[in-house]
Amino acid sequence: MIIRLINYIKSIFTGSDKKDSMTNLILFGPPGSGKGTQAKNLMEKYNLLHISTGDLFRYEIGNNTPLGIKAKEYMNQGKLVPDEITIGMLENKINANPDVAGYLLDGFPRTIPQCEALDVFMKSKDQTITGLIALNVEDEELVKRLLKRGETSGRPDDSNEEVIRKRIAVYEEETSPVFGYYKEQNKSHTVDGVGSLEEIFTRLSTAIDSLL
Ligand code: B4P
Repeated sequence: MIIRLINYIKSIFTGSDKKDSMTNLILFGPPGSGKGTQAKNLMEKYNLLHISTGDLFRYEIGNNTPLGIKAKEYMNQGKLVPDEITIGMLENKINANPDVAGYLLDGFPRTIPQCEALDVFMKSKDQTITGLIALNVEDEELVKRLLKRGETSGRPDDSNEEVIRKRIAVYEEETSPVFGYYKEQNKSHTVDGVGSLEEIFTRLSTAIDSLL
């Protein structure tokens, strides 16, 4: 009782109570698994700031910034953008938006060094990752979805099957270990990513509710 009272008084001065209660989620899965699609509804339901590193890169590319010019080289080949560029960009976005209920990270972290950098960054802000939810979808379905999106999106990385398969291979080799990283902390969960958008949204919401 006394300890709780002391913590409460401390929180009034440090603001740490608000930070501890933030919900910071990682939406995870291979390219085309539905992360970006589902994130738009999840951010509204849980009142979170949606941060998609893919969208941030596409914004930089659209504005022809030095960061965008660099990122484009990698993205158009289906490769990951180097960690130092990606981590700095993510940190800038979080630092620019401190007054939110939490973050919905979509497409980040994608490598173990990104996980480690995120841990250090979260700690510096007195925050933690609440959980990671992975969307599970078979490779052939991913290829089909991305080629279909490529017909209208104008994204060069979606219109070439070879590049799409390269992205899936990069996911297997470099990104899938991220699931294990958070599993060791008992934070990783999997959801079936095949079905209607509504069905998948319900599955994701159930998984997120169990974390809160
Ligand atoms: P992203 O922008 O993250 O793109 P993505 O993996 O293709 O997923 P996205 O979220 O956009 O698509 P979704 O599955 O929702 O990354 C692009 C590139 O940026 C990477 O290859 C890399 O080069 C770079 N990058 C990004 N983050 C990085 C990082 N952290 N480190 C290094 N490099 C990084 O949707 C796909 C399609 O499926 C859509 O057309 C959608 O309509 C459809 N779909 C969704 N759900 C469906 C369902 N249930 N049924 C049928 N279709 C569905």
